[in-house]
Amino acid sequence: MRPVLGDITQIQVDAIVNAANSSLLGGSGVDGAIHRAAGSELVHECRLLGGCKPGDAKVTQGYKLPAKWIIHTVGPVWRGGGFGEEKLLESCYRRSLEEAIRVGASSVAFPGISTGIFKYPVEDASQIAVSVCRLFDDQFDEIVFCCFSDEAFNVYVRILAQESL
Ligand code: AR6
Repeated sequence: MRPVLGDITQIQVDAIVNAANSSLLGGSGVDGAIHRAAGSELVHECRLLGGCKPGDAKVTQGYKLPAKWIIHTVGPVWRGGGFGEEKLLESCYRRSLEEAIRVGASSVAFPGISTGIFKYPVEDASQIAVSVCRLFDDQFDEIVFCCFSDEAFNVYVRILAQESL
């Protein structure tokens, strides 16, 4: 497991994870960037999936992306922490990795699911990401945490350093 700083649409891995909404028909943030970079064929395949519940994940092809697959997951909207947000975010990471295994992906990159428009606190979300991914780490060649800010990158560096003590 390692953090990288940059745009998830450019990463050379088997599967990237999209922080989508339950329609799976696109949005802003990383979802918008992925749809723009993958091209319009992506939304056609997404229309056939019938949406996705928060905490679940569904796979499409990667189209114009370097990644072969896109795993679309729907994170929780942060509402203060008392509305099952933690369990839902854990489920996003777990279900995404289960889907990656199912399609045969051996390298996966995650964005900070729910930490943008959905306002999940970055520190807590990153702890959850690392703790779930640790359970699956031996089943992958590589799990990457793709960070879009220095702040998010530094949080992962610190959490992963603590983990390895
Ligand atoms: N590469 C990597 N990370 C990115 C990129 C990128 N190109 N662009 C943004 N991020 P968000 P959410 C980071 O808001 O909070 C959409 O409209 C961003 O800095 O994309 O799960 C969906 O359709 C943040 O750390 O996703 C939903 O409606 C992280 O990705 C809603 O937003 C997630 O931010 C989902 O909100």
